[in-house]
Amino acid sequence: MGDNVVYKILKEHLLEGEPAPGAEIGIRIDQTLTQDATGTMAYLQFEAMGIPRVKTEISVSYVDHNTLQTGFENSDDHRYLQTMNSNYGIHYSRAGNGICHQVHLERFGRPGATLLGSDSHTPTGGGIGMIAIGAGGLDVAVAMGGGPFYLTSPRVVNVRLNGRLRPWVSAKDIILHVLSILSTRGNVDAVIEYTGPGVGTLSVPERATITNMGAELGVTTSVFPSDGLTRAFLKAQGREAVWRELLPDPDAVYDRIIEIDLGGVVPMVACPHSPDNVERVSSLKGMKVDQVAIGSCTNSSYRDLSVVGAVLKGRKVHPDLSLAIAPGSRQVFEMIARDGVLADMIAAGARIMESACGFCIGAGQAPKTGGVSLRTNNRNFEGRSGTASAQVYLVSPETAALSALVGELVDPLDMRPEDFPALVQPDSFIIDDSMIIPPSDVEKPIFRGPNIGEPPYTEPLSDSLRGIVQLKVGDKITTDHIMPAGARLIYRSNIPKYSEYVFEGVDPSFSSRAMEAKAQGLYTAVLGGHSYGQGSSREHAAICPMYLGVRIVMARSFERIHAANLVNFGILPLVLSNGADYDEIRQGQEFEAADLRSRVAGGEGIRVRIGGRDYDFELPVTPRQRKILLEGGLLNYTRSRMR
Ligand code: MIC
Ligand code: SF4
Repeated sequence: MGDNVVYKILKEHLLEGEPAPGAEIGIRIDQTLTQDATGTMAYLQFEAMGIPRVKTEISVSYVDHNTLQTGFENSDDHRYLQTMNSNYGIHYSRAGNGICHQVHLERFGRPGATLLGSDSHTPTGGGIGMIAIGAGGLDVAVAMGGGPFYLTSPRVVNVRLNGRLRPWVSAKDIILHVLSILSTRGNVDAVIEYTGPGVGTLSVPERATITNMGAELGVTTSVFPSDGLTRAFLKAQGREAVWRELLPDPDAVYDRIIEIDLGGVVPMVACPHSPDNVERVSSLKGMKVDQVAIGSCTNSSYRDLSVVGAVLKGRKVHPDLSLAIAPGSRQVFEMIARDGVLADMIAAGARIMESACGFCIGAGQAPKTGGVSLRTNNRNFEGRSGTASAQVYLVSPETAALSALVGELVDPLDMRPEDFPALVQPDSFIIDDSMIIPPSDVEKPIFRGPNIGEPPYTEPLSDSLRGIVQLKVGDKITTDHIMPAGARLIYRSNIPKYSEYVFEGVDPSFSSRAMEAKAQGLYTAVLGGHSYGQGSSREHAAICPMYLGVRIVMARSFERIHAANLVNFGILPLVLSNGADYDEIRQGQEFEAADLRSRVAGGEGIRVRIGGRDYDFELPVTPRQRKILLEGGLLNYTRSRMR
């Protein structure tokens, strides 16, 4: 029985365990990436581990999230990162150099390698044939120190692509189509592997759009084979030497096969407020649009912006609509500037943004009250744009650019096929790595501004916990709900301050209630529905609740990265054994849990007395994670192992 690409790479990196679906394995990590919003905490934790230099093949620290410098906080964080990175052997990609996933694909990704990143869209790297996984910052810090990364050996879902896309339909429509089949739920511990003749019609940046947004499915990662087109892309990046062919064996087996005829894919749109709320563009065409935003790590490659520029050329943006464009990297930015595409965008009336996350994370470009915004990024969670009442729709760059001219949603298939701009993959990209600063051998002082705190301290698990169920929420609670991004991100290095905003948009008094309880020696529990913690990898959605005294989160089901982050910070992720209990448990009830240490150590479930009744929960964690929970978190666990 042959291997698929996923298991070929996993087996080459296996350090612990048996690579069979469902079992925990530990793998060697070749490369890591962080971004500034998750990176400051990851590097503070790395410092706390006391390892003098990273042990990976390469570790890169990108500044792309908090680039709006409206106060000292972000600039201070950037300077901390730059000085810390230099001392510890980490490459530093400066603000303005681009979005981590786009730049990593261009300059560092290599077929067959493993990449661990403190950002949920790290799977973008799967477009170049690597196993690229998103995780919490602390997991990344451990990997930088040479420790294994532990994951559940995945089920592999094979998406077979046949045929080729029609003109005006693009990679974004493929992944939205996949989301309409698989949804954002129930895909934990799966990896998607794309194969089939249609793969040979998609360039690396197009593949990367698909693997990027695989994050919204909740899968561990997505991967494409490495073939001649991968080689051509690497050659154009001046990196042909790192290419290797990586194809599934002819008799490779998969856990599930989904066939997609690319010729039948039509333009798709994800409607408010979930990436899997997918419709055909044709069914909504004519909808009035107030804003179009093109960019993000999903759709801002040279290919994408070239199409956008060609659509805008010689035309004007509709007067009732605002068009923002953010190139994904400085390489893309310089390419479109030199070949005239940028001039066409400016002439059309587009507002050109920095090469950064920007609008995607709610840092600028918040739509008007109740405004309809068409965006090319990957998430449209309620409020993420910065305007609570905004209606955000996710579309391809083709749909976005055409709609920007008309002021309403346009179906690209209404265009004539022969008018689709002829696209040529460049033989060579502009290569200038001068904004990626290599580490130094000379140690210099690390800059620490007043907004930078210590990584928070966690205690070993107590045998009994008493407290209050301070919050009951429904399904699909995202980490954006738990720890708001946008304007609040500036506090990411300051846990006491950022903790004031936990669940801000859901229940503004949650944080103060939890702090009051904590002052009286009581802990806090939270009850959620399905897919609790989907979305971002931000470990602050675990750290800040932990700081507020949350020790138990009960839910119908959890998303992978968030569940791991809860464990890493000593919070018990408890799954309701009986779904009907969800309806009974009420906000405000008192809880009490006893014999916790022996139950956690003994591999058992957990019993919690809530409002005078006993409820049973599963603790779906591995034996290693049980040890981490007993020690009060991964930092304690790692330090005690190092001693
Ligand atoms: C996101 O797209 O939600 C983010 C912002 O990039 C997050 C990381 C973060 O919270 O900093 C992610 O995807 O993990
Ligand atoms: Fe940045 Fe948006 Fe990509 Fe997250 S999804 S890394 S915020 S561009």
